[in-house]
Amino acid sequence: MPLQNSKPVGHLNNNQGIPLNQKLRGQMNADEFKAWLMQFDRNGDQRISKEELTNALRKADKWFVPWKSFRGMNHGDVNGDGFIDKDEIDNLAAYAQKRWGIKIVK
Ligand SMILES: [Ca+2]
Ligand SMILES: [Ca+2]
Repeated sequence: MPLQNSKPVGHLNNNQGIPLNQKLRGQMNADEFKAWLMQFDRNGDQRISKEELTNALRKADKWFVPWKSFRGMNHGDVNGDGFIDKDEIDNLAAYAQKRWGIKIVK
């Protein structure tokens, strides 16, 4: 199977040591999902903006990224401030589990 794994993810702050592309499609627990997502918190404000979410999805899955990002933001951003904060990640996780083919395990 032709896997394209040669691209480094160097500039990402991957200090959790969680592989990006591999993990999103399989099983992960809620903490791993948060850790995965928070790697894309570029500006370090502990919230995920639409741009950061788009970037995360682009790393995981290049198809339909704008649409998925929009939908994910809609479902995750409950208070409508344009960011997914730490409390709202659970909402995004629930949505991701339904629509992005991830299994969030306890
Ligand atoms: Ca951020
Ligand atoms: Ca919010």
